[in-house]
Amino acid sequence: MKEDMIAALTTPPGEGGVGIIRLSGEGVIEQIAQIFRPVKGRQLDKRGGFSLTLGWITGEDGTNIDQVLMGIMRAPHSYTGEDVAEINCHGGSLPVRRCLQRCLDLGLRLAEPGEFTKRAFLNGRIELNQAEAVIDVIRAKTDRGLQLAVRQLEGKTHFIDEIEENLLQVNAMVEASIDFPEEVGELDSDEVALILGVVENKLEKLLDAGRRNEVFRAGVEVVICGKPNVGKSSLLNALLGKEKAIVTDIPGTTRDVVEDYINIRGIPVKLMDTAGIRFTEDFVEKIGVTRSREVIERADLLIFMLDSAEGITQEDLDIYRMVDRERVIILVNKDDLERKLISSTELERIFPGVNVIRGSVVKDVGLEDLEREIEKRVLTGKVPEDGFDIMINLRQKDVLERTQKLVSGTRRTIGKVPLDCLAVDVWGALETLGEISGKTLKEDIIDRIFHEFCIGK
Ligand SMILES: Nc1nc2c(ncn2[C@@H]2O[C@H](COP(=O)(O)OP(=O)(O)OP(=O)(O)O)[C@@H](O)[C@H]2O)c(=O)[nH]1
Ligand SMILES: [Mg+2]
Repeated sequence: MKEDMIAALTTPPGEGGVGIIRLSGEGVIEQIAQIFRPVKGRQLDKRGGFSLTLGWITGEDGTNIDQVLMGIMRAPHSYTGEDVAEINCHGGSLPVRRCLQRCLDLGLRLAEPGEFTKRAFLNGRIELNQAEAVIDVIRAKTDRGLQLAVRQLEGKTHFIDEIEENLLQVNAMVEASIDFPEEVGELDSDEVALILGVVENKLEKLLDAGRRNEVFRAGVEVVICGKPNVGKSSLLNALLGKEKAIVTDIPGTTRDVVEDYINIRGIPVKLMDTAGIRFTEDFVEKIGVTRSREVIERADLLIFMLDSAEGITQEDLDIYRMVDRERVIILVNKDDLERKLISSTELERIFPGVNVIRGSVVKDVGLEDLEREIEKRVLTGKVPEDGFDIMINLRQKDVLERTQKLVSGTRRTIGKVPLDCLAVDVWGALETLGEISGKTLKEDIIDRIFHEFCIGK
């Protein structure tokens, strides 16, 4: 089916050096040539392959709207696999809007979110998981997250291909014993079970890696909590490396939740400093305390701070009762001071089994231990083996889990069901697995996936 011609701004709106408007669809090069006047040389529609031409986008009355660099990529050698033109105009909101409007005047329509990438997929330029990787590349917050997303984008999914091959091999074996029982003899059930076992194992490794690496994509929320004046805001500032939150020696300084993003050992962390929790009559502080409680509830991880020079007080015990033991790291702060009222035996008695770090935020003691502990707590599960170190999104996880269920179900029924049922089951697993690359997916599901994209991608 011939797709219509689409256009959209691919760079973020606002002011910048360059704004890029991307156009795609059969005929766009001839269309755009009508509103483009090259500074010198041949007209656009006479150029083949890939070209960059300096020229002007012209208005209805023939006046110049903006000087642009026009990129032409002819099908199939373009992002979408169709004819593509890219107008590199000046990146102000007005030139961009005027140039885009001229494209719409030509009869092009505004692209929907993700439509360029969707066309790339539909035209066989990329597989669905590669298309999804585009979002992860754009949203990557750390080098490690980017590395994993790029690996998907490269399409290095040989492990999926391998699993597919294994299943095809089983399929061929079963079909052969159905169609040519005399020639090939009885189905070797042991071998089939063995191959399916290998497949299950590979799927498990992929799922394990996906679970472990999910954090590089989604990031984690780490909340710093504790009574007033323990040094929560000081810790936030120290980890961020900038004076983000106000620090004073007056208890009750922080009222709002103060948050920022940092990279802790490759993990994208949303770090949140909260108002010190205590009973207070102060109206504003009370609201702050309520907010603290709310973020503590939903945090992935909590850094619960104590003050070494103050000892463990009733306030600390009350706060500790609020926090979930599974998600807590205890940091005993201000260990640089002479007065040390918290002993390890006391810690062990009051917080049995909880990992405690002692340190001093102002003297930069214990912060590395803290970062290491955060990494340890959020990176759970086995370290992925070579070749299995991938990142998977929720959709892909669901596909792999369903495939795994089908494969293990099939393996258990070998020898107990007729061969044609076995063949159908293996085929079902193959079809399910095909949803990763998208080759067996229905159109409405594909539409939904691409709608998560931003406009212009
Ligand atoms: N000696 C010493 N003082 C510290 C340390 N960390 C923080 N402080 C001091 O403790 C005081 C309180 O620090 P903040 O970071 O404002 O404490 P907070 O927990 O955010 O306090 P609230 O916002 O009131 O809940 C400040 O005077 C800090 O300089 C430390 O490791 N050692
Ligand atoms: Mg504070």
